[in-house]
Amino acid sequence: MISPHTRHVVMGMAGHIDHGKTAIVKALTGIDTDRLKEEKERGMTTDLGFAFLGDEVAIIDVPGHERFVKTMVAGVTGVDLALLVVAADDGVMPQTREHLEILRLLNIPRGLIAVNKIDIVEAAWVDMVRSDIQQLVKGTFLEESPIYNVSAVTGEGIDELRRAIIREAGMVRRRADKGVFRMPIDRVFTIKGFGTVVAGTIASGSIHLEDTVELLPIGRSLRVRGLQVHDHPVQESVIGLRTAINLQGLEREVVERGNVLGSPGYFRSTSMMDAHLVYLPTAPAPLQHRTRIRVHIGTTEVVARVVILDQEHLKPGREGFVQFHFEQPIVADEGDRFVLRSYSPLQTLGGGTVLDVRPGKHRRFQHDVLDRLQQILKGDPAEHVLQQLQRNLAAPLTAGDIARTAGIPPETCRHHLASLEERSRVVHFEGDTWYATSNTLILRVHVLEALKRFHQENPLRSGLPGVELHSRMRPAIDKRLLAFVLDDLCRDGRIVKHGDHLACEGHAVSLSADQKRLKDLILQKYLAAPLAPPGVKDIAAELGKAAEKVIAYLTESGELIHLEEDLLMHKNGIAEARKRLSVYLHTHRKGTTSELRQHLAMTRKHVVPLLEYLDRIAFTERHEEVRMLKEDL
Ligand SMILES: Nc1nc2c(ncn2[C@@H]2O[C@H](COP(=O)(O)OP(=O)(O)OP(=O)(O)O)[C@@H](O)[C@H]2O)c(=O)[nH]1
Ligand SMILES: [Mg+2]
Repeated sequence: MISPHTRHVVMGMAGHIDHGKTAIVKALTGIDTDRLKEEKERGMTTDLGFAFLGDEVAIIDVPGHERFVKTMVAGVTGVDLALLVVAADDGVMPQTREHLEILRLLNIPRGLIAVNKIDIVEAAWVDMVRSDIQQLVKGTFLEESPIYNVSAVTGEGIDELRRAIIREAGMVRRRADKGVFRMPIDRVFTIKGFGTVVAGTIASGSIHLEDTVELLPIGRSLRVRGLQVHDHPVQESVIGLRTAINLQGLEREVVERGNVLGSPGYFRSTSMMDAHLVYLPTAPAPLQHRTRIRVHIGTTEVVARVVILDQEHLKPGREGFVQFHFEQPIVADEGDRFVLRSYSPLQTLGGGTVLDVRPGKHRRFQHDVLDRLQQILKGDPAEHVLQQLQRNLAAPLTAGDIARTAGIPPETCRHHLASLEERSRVVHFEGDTWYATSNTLILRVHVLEALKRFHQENPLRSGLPGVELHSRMRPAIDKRLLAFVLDDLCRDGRIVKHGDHLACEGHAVSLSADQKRLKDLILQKYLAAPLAPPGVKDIAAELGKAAEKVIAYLTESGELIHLEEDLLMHKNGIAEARKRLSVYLHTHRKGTTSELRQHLAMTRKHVVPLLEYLDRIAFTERHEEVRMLKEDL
């Protein structure tokens, strides 16, 4: 049974061309991931392949050919686990090394190793290859990983490898979740009758049917019409799950691998970023300032110039702070890992961690810039506190809660909160609760979306009462936050307030021709005898269901006034009644219901609700059996 609470792990394949990655995936799962015609003809993987091992493990098969390292990087970005395959006859080869480097640079936490094709070599040869592999992985995340001898052709060792993968998957730790939805897209396809589907592994947050998401870098809002995890339809999917998303109205041509889906308004494309770069000892020459290189990040690859901020140039084996100037905009987040490859010839040179995705243009050798980058790299404790807040979109947190989740003493936490507040990075609410300023930006978008949706569904209504907006918010949010964000939006003029009603700027009610005709008919009925209005139900019975919406519109716009259930009166009728009552009560000072009824020449059925309405709006006031004008009191 698939649910967001089942443990799911994504495993990426790695290894030199023809070493049997695809054959092993097939032996493990029964699924042939080489589905393209070209792949079948050439006996070589050229694109990513996807298979599932039970409900728990999704496997991403990657190409081993050196020309497709770009695709390999897109495939293994964000996986929990890697399986490095080495063919027993070939042994360690160039892409065995390069793929291992890439897994390290991307900080893949765990992995297993398989020596494949043991059916075609002597046992002693297998042992030699195993010891080469041990040498290769020394000092890497695979150092402690057991090496499994298998043959994808005879099936030898495959059951044991499968058990080991499931065991290893059980040990994968849950990822830290930033809480905001983001998914780098690694696959796009169309399904007849449904339209475009995009797939990937959710990097953070969660997604729900009917959510609105933003496609980046183009920045288009789209509605989630369908969701699948491991080929099963679901209502919701969360971080770490391979997820296929059907997006309403998205044309196949506008989306491609490397694009990102995110919570609206949170991620922005950028053409610059600051990073910490590890330059591999195996790089052929020092990295020169302003070299054109390729940066692989998420599922995309983009050409950039590298500005080396803290050294003249980077020697192989050194680390440094750099700023990338991209030739096309990319979408990334702080803490993301990336791989650096040479422009030509294609070779993996290094990689590292994204530190800032919205930097200004830096000059080189600036102490303040380098200090700040150092702080971010070290994990500035105030930034750490801020991160706890950024994970909580729904409500402000108390300082005590933040201290607990950040794992620091409450005094230290308060100190950081104060410094963050000074820099406007957090908002302080009553009751010692705090909220990340960046999250208010996300909420602004959510609030606007909710209101826009309301306008779409209710084109005849001029706005939505605040309480109703609160109950429409999904995910649900704290009332204080909504009030805070609404204030902000009203100040900016993005939302307009009419009394208790809220509307998007520029929203105007527009009636269709039919509705206009109905409106005229309805008003005629109310104006024919302003003091003897018809019942709402009678009008609906005569003019049809569509009349109800028009009546609701006329009530909201103030033309008709609600007296009680089923009884409305035209504003002219009310004005007329007020005028007559004013004259009567000025002369007589007071009047009983029956006296006022006679003076107005209205029926009892109508006059009682009318007089009660006039009490409510403080035109009259009731004293036992009589009423007086409020202004005379
Ligand atoms: N004898 C033998 N042949 C194998 C074994 N595993 C794979 N092969 C063969 O090796 C060749 C390459 O296997 P693939 O699974 O396509 O290799 P790959 O690593 O996926 O190759 P790329 O995707 O192109 O990098 C195929 O002809 C397989 O039949 C094995 O265990 N024993
Ligand atoms: Mg293959």
